[in-house]
Amino acid sequence: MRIEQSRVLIPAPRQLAWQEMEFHAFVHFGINTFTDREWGDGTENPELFNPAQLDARQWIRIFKHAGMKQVVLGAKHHDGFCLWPSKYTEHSVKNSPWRDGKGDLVREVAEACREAGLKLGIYLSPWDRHEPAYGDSPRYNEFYKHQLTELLTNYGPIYEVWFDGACAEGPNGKKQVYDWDGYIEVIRKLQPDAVIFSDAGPDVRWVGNEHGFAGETNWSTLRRAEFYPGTPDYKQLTEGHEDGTHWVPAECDVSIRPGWFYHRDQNDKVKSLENLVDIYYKSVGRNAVLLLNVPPDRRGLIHENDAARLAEFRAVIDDTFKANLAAGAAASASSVCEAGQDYAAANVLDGDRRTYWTADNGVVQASLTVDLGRSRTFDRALIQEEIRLGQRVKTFAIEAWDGRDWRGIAAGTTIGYKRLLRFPAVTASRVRLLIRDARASPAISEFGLFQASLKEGKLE
Ligand code: FUL
Ligand code: CA
Repeated sequence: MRIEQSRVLIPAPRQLAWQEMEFHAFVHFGINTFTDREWGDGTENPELFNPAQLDARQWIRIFKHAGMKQVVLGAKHHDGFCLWPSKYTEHSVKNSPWRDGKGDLVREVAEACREAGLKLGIYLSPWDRHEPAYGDSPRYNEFYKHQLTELLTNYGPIYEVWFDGACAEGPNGKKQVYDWDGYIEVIRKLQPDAVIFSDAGPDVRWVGNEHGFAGETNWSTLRRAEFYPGTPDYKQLTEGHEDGTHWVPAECDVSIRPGWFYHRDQNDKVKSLENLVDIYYKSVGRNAVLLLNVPPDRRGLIHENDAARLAEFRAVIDDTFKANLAAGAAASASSVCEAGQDYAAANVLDGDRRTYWTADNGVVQASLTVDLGRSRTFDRALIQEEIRLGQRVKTFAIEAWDGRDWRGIAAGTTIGYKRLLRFPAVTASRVRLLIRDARASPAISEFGLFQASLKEGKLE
């Protein structure tokens, strides 16, 4: 007997590695930082770019401390100004006073990431309001591929390439037609381990909003063909498709401030701790990756307010999830697959993502009971599916034994890589997870019960 898998899609190794990192940093920094704008028009003088105290190690230290595992650096935004000395344009750091025109910010960030053990991703805006070839489609596509090639050749391994969908007319009055297939070919050839983000993939999809919220129902699968051509339907990006044809998990991009770029008048508008914690539960806790934008300031440093907020956020998440109250409990299940390796219920409590419980082939309704041995109080739960076997669960509930009956404490639809649930505090000695429906026999790798840090703030 084999685990039934015929009806489910599975992630590619690069997608799995990307999802397991969970929390990533996004960096918007460039000419806009110095003009106080969100979208530059490409006519800015490169001499404005002068972050005199720039220290990429400071950024990376702060990101690492916050628990981020990858940095997606905006190497060129819509204004066309390049943070590396591209051979293909004069509109870059090489014509700025920063490091006397000899600087290369992509290199400094790449080196700081390597030293700290963080991975690097690249955002290269296809929309370029400076480049004269923009709008002359074949010519600009060549230019863009040259820039991609520079970034994917000269800075070591790159793990994500982020395509912004923005598109417009060039100086010739014609709308640029991007050669997506050609761009993708360049990436696959030069950096085969990089996931490619764009609205509907190929590897990672946009979550359909910039609030940092994935759907409560969030399938990592998508009927991709329905998105081309045409405008993507945001709700479908938020929730995915249960019967998707491709594995395209969701990424939640959101900024820690109102803008993507740094503006001094937003120093007191850094998102509150409660808001960030809420975003975490609604992104990482809903089977998505959180890509949190933290824009460096004009000095070239992460501002003190952002750094302090990130540290507070990490402390709260660590405090909440430090001890799984179900660890070491006794687990049993209504059905266990007897074939091959060990699929026992106890595998969900061993703290190891690579071991899992699975019900017998074809069994799509099953329960897993955890006997805590004594009364415990908790208000958070964690469930993880073994997504190497695909995303299977369609609906589930968690119940607690109150001495007389099983009482529902939380319920949901999809689980995926990670599902976190918040509910009012419950005291119980036995808890069970009911899988009510699934696309194939459920494969659950981890289950946890936690007590929220007091600093999380009140649950709305
Ligand atoms: C959008 C851009 O227009 C914003 O400036 C920002 O870069 C955001 C992440 O994507 O499409
Ligand atoms: Ca496990």
